[in-house]
Amino acid sequence: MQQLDYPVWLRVEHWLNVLFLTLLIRSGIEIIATHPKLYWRNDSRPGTEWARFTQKTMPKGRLYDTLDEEEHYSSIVSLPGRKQLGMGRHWHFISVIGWVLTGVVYYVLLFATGQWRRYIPQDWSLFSTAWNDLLTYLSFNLPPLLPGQPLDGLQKVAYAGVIFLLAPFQILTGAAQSPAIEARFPWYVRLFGGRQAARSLHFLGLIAFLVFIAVHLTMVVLWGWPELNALMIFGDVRDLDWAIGASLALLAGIVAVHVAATVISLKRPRTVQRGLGAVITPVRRALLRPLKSTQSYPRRAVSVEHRVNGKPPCSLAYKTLAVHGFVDWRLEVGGLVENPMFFSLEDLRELGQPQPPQRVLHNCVQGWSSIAEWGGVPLQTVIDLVKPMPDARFLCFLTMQDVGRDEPSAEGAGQFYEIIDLSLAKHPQCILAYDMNGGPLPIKHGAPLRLRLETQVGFKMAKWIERIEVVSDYSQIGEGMGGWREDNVFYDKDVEV
Ligand SMILES: Nc1nc2c(c(=O)[nH]1)N[C@H]1C(S)=C(S)[C@@H](COP(=O)(O)O)O[C@H]1N2
Ligand SMILES: [Mo]
Repeated sequence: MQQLDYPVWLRVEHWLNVLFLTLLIRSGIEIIATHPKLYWRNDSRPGTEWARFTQKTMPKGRLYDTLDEEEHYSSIVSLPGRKQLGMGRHWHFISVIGWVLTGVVYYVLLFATGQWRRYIPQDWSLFSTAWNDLLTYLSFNLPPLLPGQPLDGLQKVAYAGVIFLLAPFQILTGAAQSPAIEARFPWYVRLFGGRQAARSLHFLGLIAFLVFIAVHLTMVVLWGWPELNALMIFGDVRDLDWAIGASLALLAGIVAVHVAATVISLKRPRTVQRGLGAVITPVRRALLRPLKSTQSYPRRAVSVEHRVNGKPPCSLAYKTLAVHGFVDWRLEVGGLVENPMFFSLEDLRELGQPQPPQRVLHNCVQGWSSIAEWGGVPLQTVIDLVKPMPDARFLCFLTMQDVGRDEPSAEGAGQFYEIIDLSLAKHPQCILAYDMNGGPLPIKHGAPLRLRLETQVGFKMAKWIERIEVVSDYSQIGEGMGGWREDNVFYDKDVEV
């Protein structure tokens, strides 16, 4: 077995891969928990899921939102568990960065050193050998090794499949779930059969990884765990006792990282949000911020039932405005502007006249999507009228929703607000919407006015807006993290994915 002869870099890569892959799996399960249903069609219509991992049923005839459908799984399988989507996302994205870097180094070295011959099939007969090997395993025997090579045919095919197909497949289906990528390249999402199909395929990729890991571990045991471990740690089998100790220490180290990540996420989520965010945010902004939305779905793609997130304001003041068709409502735009202004719905409709409606895919941070047609006024048109001062950098959208009052089951209270970079107002398809699917915006979708920002995740698109405050800094607003969700449930402020 000495012929295995793993170079140092390959051994280091192997264990880094174990670390990142296990972090990806657990944080991925956290992300599924927040909307534990899988669909094939873009509209995620209730009842059309092909798989569900929840027992909850939703009330018929009463407004429920997708926060009510959220599940919490145990921290044993889920990082960190207990309905912490924000934390799950941070761990998933930091692990993506680590895993992709590990993967790039791995590919480069694999080809630079000729080690690829180990894994890439060079002969079609390998597939029939692999099939025979499978039958041999199924009859509880070990198949012969390939001549001059340290593995059998089936193992070679499986490794090639994981390294060159499954890993890239997970990256591609993951990217297909980024709202910025979807908004800029709608054809790319179609390659996978749509947004929900990409999410479903990403999940099936997870299952494939789990099957691979189970089989791989079984094989290692069958072929000789101590020797193989020694080879994967020290590169030789001279000292088996050391190797066993070292492999236990390695596994303990990986488990320790998981335990630490879980505990700190549950006890000090703000620390994790800030710490991991400091790495993730620049990468996300550099790669995805330049993408501009160019969506125009056909009319027939519009979802019959657009899902809802967030419960409408139930104050008397709001209900009174609504009863009168919001004629008394005004949008106030102020802060660091030369020309603070109030806009009625009529004013906004007049300003938005030339703007054609947009048919776009909505992406909730929880994983569901729907398609609708939105009509409104470009945000930039309104911003130009108020004339921001030179130090203006952000827009704070203040809403009429008081979360503690309107959504008592939510984790947190207070007025719902979200902050975006001022520069995003210039993005195409960034509008203040007052129409939906050809009629006035319904109450559950944000009447009288909501933001549409098509390159970002749904929670940034504040509904029931009453004021836009232009600011130079948001550290003194709320908890200073950039929005209600950022403050209370530790989401990230810039969400192109
Ligand atoms: N005021 C307010 N706006 C909000 C929310 C909310 O809870 N309150 N939820 C956000 C989230 S998470 C999503 S996905 C979208 C959902 O928009 P929809 O209900 O029109 O589908 O609204 C966003 N805007
Ligand atoms: Mo959302």
